[in-house]
Amino acid sequence: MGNNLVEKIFRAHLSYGELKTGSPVGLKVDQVYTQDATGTMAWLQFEAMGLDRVKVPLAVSYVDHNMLQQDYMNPDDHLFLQTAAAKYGAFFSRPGNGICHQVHLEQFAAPGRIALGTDSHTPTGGGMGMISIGVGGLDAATVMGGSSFELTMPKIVKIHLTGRLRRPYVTAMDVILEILRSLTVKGGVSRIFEYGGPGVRDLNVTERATITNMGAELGATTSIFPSDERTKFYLEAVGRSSDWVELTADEDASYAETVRINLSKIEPLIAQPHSPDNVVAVSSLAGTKVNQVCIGSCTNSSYQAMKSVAAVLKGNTVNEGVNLLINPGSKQVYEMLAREGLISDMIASGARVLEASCGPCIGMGGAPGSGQVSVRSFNRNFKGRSGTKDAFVYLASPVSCAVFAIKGEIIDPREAGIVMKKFREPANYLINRNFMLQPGQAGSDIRVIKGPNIKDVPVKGPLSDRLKAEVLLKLGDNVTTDDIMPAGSAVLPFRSNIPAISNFVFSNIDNTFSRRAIEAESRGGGIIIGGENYGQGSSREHAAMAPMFLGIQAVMAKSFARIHRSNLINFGILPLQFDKASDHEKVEKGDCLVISDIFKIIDAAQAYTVENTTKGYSFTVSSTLNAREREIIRKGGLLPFTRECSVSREAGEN
Ligand code: MIC
Ligand code: SF4
Repeated sequence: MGNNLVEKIFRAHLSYGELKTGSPVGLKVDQVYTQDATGTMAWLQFEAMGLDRVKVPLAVSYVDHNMLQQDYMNPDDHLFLQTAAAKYGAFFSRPGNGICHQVHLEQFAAPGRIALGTDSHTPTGGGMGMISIGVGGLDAATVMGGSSFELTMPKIVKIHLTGRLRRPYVTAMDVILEILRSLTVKGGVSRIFEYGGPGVRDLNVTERATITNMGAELGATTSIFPSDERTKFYLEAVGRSSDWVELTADEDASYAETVRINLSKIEPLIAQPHSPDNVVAVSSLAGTKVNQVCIGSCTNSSYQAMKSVAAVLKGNTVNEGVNLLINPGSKQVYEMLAREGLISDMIASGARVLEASCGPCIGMGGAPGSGQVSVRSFNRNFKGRSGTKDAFVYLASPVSCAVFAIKGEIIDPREAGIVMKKFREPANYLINRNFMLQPGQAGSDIRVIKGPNIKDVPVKGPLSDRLKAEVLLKLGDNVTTDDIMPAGSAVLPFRSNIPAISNFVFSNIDNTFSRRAIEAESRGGGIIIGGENYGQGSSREHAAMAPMFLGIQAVMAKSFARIHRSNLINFGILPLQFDKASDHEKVEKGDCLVISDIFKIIDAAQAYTVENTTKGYSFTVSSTLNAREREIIRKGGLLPFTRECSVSREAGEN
């Protein structure tokens, strides 16, 4: 039997394990990239490993999230990242150079490679035929230190595309919204989506990247397209034709499941508050007044997205009731638009054109007013993420967004009387790499500069045999890492300072949480109770590290999102699953839970009896830790585990 695309790439990178769904596989990684909001921790952790230089073929440190520079904290982080990149051998993408995923697609992504990024939208690179996976900072740091990347082999699901997309106002964003509508935010858990079928030909690389980018919202490990003539065309246009290789699945490849999408049947879609899978046809919301429109983000900030928006805005005026904010995805895209006069069209319409960064997508400015409606071409509309708790955030394609901005309301863009021009993919993109700094020379004397807000990485002690902890919070399904550790301009500056950021854990849900957690520490610590898909969304390991700092011993949930589960393990917090959903209903905030004989159980069936000593009953939970994860948990996290491994390696060598 033939191989699918994922199997081909995995096989070429396999350092151990078998490509069998559910078993651990170790992969050699070609590229690792970080962004600033997760990168300061990743680079501090790399530094704590005591290595001189990264041991992967390519490492890049981007600055794109945390750029408001309200005080010294952000610029200090930038300088730390710049000096650390120079010293340890990574490229450094300066603030202003653009959003990591868009810049990486333009400058480094290559078919057949494996990349890790400390951001959940790393799968953007799947549009290039690259396996691109989002991970926590500590996982990235250990891989940069020379380890293989271990992952539980996901199911490979084929998304078979037929039909054509070439109709006005139907875009790649509508394709991924359609998939979210049918599969939901849990539909991709433990899966990799591999796109195939005749419809693939109809999509260019940046359109494919929009689709794989937002595959993160499905909970998928990653998504990937084949590398074909369209890929070759794009790589030639960005001046990297030598990076092209053809890569497709074998005719007789097999898949665990197949999902069929007919591109010809897709219509303009929109996700309603407060989840990216709450998708309906734009036409069904016609007449809804709009107060703010934001266009950009790593999902929709390519040259094509921006050029189409400029074409819609040209000669029109933004409605008097609307604020329109636009962030181009990269400096190259920005410069190209400027040189072609397209930025002028945006400005003339009344758009506020911001810098090439994440910006409003992560609440770094551009918050809507209270109770307002904001429509964004972004990927997440979780409650409060915009910076305004009671705002109503919708997600739609960039061109739909531009039409709403002009009309002041949601309207089927096909009926707005604005003719959308056909987009012709450029054969030559503007190339200006002057904001991508080269790594410093190995062995040169570079000092890593750390400002006063950059604190050491906290480390937990080893696992205890008995856990006695208080339930500090009980939550339902689909809790996001934005719920656990909010972002936004008040919080992001503390990403390099765990003691300070820990004050914000769950602050949008229960602002007494961190105080109660600290109080509970002297009594054994705290437990968090979650429902299905706990920790979906961002890769921020602060959502595990800060709770660990506050003495959280375990999270009990019905199921976990992949990256967050790894982050919990990496910081020594036990991820435990309820065996019976009804036990989730019974347990309450304030209950004291006790688990004994953990050492014995963790190495055996991993079935734990939990005594609820407050209510006087017991129930069972389980963990699914593989051998490596068990060792990590025992040591108190990945950092102590890695240190110990390198000490024993050195001792063995002597
Ligand atoms: C996000 O979109 O939520 C972020 C901000 O890019 C995160 C990373 C972070 O929290 O720093 C992500 O998606 O992983
Ligand atoms: Fe940045 Fe938003 Fe993309 Fe996250 S989702 S990387 S915040 S643009």
